[in-house]
Amino acid sequence: MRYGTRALLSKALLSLLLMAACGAQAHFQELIPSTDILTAETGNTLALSLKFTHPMEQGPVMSMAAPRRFGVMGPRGQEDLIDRLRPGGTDGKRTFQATYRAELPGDYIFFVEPAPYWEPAEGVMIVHYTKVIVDAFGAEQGWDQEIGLPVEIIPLVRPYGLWTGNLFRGIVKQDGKPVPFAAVEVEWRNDGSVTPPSDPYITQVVKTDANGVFSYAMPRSGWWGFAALLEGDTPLKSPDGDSVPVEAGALMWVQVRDMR
Ligand SMILES: [Cu+2]
Repeated sequence: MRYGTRALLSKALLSLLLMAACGAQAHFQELIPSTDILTAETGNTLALSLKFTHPMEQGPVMSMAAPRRFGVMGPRGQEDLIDRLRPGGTDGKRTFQATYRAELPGDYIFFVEPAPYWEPAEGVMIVHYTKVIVDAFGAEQGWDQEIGLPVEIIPLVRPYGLWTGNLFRGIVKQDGKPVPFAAVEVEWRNDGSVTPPSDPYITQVVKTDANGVFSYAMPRSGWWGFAALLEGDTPLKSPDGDSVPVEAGALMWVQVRDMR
């Protein structure tokens, strides 16, 4: 009995320490555009915001180093946008912003490969390959193209113009091949209007099926992030010089709106 209490206490202490490291729950790379649909009313200029954070808990924010790749696959093919990134953020927690002008109708798949992030609480380097898709001027073409990232979610549902309650489906790929039974973490980008009643409500967890396909019905309007967390092919060096595993995340963001 006494031993049980002590074990519980030290477990509680451990989780407190882990939280102190950078938040208890899932890390998510955010890549959020000012809109998912460009129209004559919105004009053709997009603002994109990149932040490494815990979306449901609204923080803490982890500082991003300069991303390795940032680009878009659009009607003109792939464009490198790395030079458009502008650092921002407060309290030494670096974030990035960019603007982009969509000149042709079509779908624009924005993607980022962040610099590896050292997470001492988990002993891993984290790299979240993240995508978001914006439709310009009603073309609705190109959203299901594959960028060819080492790990990637390919949507099986058109990823814009979604209503609250819609079922999102996607296929998780690593090195171009579907990943069966992979865990996919799901978080809502909290605007402060929801307090999760307990930890399991912060991050939803679904798994892919034997064909690498997952699905999730989104219960609230706003941005939803899907994160398939896989082990990278090649270990990386931690800041201490140790060879450590890589958490290779395939992330994708979609926005849903209430029907009214
Ligand atoms: Cu964190």
